[in-house]
Amino acid sequence: MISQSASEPRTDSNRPHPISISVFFPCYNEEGNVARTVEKARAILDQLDADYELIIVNDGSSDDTARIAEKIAAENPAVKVVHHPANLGYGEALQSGFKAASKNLVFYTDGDGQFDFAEMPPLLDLMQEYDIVSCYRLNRRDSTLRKFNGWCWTKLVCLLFGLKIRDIDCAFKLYKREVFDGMQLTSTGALIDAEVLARAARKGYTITQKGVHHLPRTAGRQTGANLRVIIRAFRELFNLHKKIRNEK
Ligand SMILES: Nc1nc2c(ncn2[C@@H]2O[C@H](COP(=O)(O)OP(=O)(O)O)[C@@H](O)[C@H]2O)c(=O)[nH]1
Ligand SMILES: [Mg+2]
Repeated sequence: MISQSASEPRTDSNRPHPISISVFFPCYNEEGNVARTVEKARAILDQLDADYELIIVNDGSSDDTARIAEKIAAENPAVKVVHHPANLGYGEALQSGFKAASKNLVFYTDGDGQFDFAEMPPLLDLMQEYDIVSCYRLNRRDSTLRKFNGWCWTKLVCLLFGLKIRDIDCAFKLYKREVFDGMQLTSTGALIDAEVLARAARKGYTITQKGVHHLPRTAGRQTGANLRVIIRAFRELFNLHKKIRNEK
């Protein structure tokens, strides 16, 4: 590591960056969204003058996501790509993002652009007081049935794990990196958000919540409400509940 001596004059290029953040985007068949999503984040992080990395987690997409992601990374040294050889699921995508993240803070949001990255910087101040910011959707852009299912899911998960979270699956979360140190995650599907929060809360990390806006999907297909995804989430939920109860 290069350290700066006390007598060395401080210039823009050797001034330490106040914000050190890894931002990652799980992407499954997001060829129509990934470039726009990453570019928006990059522009905002540049403005913040942050020490940052952007990580695209390509979860075995069968469309052009991999090629587009590689092109973005080739053009931007701050962008990395992690590829899964096959579609492993949302939980695996998030786990890959957590593992790849090397900065002090870790933020993730979906690669489909359904959240506005401009709402990330106001979360940073909250990290002075808390270890985690878990956002909730102010105006969830989904069908009434999906919103009702999401509400029930949040209530069930909170009941089982003793959490007080308004919107467990909201893909707009900021963590101190240390939260993941030594954390063994097992969820491969949609339960991952709940697993991280449950394990973090058990370790005594503090969580605050903030409302953010939710935007309609403008390209690609939603797969988060597939029956396969839901069944997997319930199976993992009961297994995890048993497992966590038996852990010290
Ligand atoms: N559903 C799903 N999403 C994945 C997977 N891997 C990565 N993703 C990404 O996770 C995000 C959420 O997926 P989406 O279908 O939009 O779910 P929704 O926003 O909850 O309706 C998107 O950015 C997807 O590209 C996967 O295996 N299944
Ligand atoms: Mg989505």
